[in-house]
Amino acid sequence: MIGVDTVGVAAKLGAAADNATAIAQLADEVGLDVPTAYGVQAALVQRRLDRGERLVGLKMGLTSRAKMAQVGVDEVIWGRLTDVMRVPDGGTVDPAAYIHPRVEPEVAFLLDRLPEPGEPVGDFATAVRAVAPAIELIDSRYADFRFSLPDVIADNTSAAAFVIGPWSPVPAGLDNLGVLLEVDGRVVQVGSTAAILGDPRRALDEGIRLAGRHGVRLESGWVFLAGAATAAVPLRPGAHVRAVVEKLGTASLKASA
Ligand code: 0L1
Ligand code: MG
Repeated sequence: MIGVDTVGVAAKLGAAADNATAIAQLADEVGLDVPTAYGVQAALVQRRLDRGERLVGLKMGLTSRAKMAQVGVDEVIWGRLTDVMRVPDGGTVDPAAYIHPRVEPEVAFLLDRLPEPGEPVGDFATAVRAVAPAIELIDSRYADFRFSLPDVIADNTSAAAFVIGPWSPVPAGLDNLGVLLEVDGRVVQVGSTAAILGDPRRALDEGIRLAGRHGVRLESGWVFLAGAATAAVPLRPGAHVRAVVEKLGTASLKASA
């Protein structure tokens, strides 16, 4: 879209994240459509790269009906991950560094040999070196966690932090593994990997296709967050969070009090 100051819009979103202060939705006001919103996202992540962060992967967003219903948006979207967003497994985050953080259980892939852009993944076991349980911490920079599709894309799909549990070789089936999200030892969400586009392996095809439209090619060694298997829950100070994925194990994080 002609005339949108993508760098200026990214600066507003970047300041909201840096200051942990919500802003009003901006897509209507500045006239953002989906392609332009991905341009804002690129500029927003470029601000991080300019201050020394490294791009380490991609994430898919809104890959389940539960997530789409939770935020009132009905398209799969993708965002970018940097090294600074990664929290060690079992590590601690400070909820006060975020606006209204939420956590969700995910499945992560460690990428290996990927097809040419436009080609389907084909042999998943060649494209993916390992699989792990994961937690994504999302934090919309918009007030009340409310946004339109271009808003959330511009905001790097609410990406804020992520935890990857132990990597395992790719198991025979990934399409119907039980998933739990626990907070302080209590199960707060129950789901299945089937909720992730029917099979999380499909998320990789979608990621390659959708990112490819914007000239982004996934790289060997990158992390790929396939999407959440349940709705996200608020991260409260002092909480201990665990995501459990059948056959893959657990990933965990703590929120400081
Ligand atoms: O990872 C996700 O599914 C989040 C996508 C953006 C919507 C949200 O903030 O919940
Ligand atoms: Mg997610």
